[in-house]
Amino acid sequence: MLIKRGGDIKGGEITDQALYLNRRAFMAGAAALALAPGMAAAAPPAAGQPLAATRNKAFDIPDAATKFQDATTYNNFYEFGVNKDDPSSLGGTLKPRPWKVQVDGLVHKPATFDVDDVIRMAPLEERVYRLRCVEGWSMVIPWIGFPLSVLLKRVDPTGSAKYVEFSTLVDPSQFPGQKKGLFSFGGLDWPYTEGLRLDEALHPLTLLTVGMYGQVLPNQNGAPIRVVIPWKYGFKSAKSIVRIRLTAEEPKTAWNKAAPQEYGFYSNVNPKVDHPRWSQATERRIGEFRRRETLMWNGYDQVAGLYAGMDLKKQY
Ligand SMILES: Nc1nc2c(c(=O)[nH]1)N[C@H]1C(S)=C(S)[C@@H](COP(=O)(O)O)O[C@H]1N2
Ligand SMILES: [Mo]
Repeated sequence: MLIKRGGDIKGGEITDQALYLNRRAFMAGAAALALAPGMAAAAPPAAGQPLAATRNKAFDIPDAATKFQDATTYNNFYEFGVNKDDPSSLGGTLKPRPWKVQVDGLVHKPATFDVDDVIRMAPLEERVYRLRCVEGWSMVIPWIGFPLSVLLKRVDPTGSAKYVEFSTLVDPSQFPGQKKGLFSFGGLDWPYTEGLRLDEALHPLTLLTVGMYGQVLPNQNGAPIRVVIPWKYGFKSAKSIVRIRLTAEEPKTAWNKAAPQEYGFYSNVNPKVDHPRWSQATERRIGEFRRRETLMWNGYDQVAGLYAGMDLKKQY
């Protein structure tokens, strides 16, 4: 089947990125041909377009980057389904342009931005971050974006703003996993929401992300705009964001609502606090077989001060 991409590529014959991208372009073309006349104009820019950014070496790590092919075919994005290859094989229904991001709540200057205006707010940086999934695997990804603090300062949070809530788009016509009854996994409420304390959101590591591997963000990785918070388990890094809301109270999060005893608000990577159903002491880097020790804060010690005085077993 033409559209089912993830499965056949995982076979391993196609390892060259250029070949992979050509194939994607071919398939995007084939999909456009299938549209009714007139609809093609509304088609989003093809994923895989180059996106220029300056490498910020201050965040370089000794770890080798995960293969692009792995980072784009082994994904968690429940809006597309529960399987790791659902986001890459079904991701074509998401239309990442035009796209608006509403930024509101406890701010002096609430605004709704076009995503292309957000992208122009600050110079784009490339930062290589580790991403540790709560499931026990990890990747190393060269993201493209700029600190979320740039956007938050633009809307000027009021003195009572203490938290930031992120919400993903709700549209079952673009996200098959949001269609009722299609998947047996009924645990998550849409929209997918996540949250940070304001000081976490303003931390220079917190990246508003629009690309990866020198390209526009692929749909399966959260196009057109997501956050990446590298010292927290991957699920905190919400994808395909349409709303950022500043609040006084700790926002509810999708995973916390689904399983409060398993997924707390903080969800800092911590090898000493096990998930109730498995250890978090080690992880498998995608593309490797051995297990590595998981590092406190995923290796980002510079955030330790944010949690001084907190009991990290209770506030997991
Ligand atoms: N909207 C939304 N964002 C999401 C998810 C999701 O299911 N929906 N999954 C999270 C999880 S569990 C992980 S590990 C990361 C994976 O990001 P990646 O696929 O770009 O590596 O996205 C996070 N963001
Ligand atoms: Mo995850």
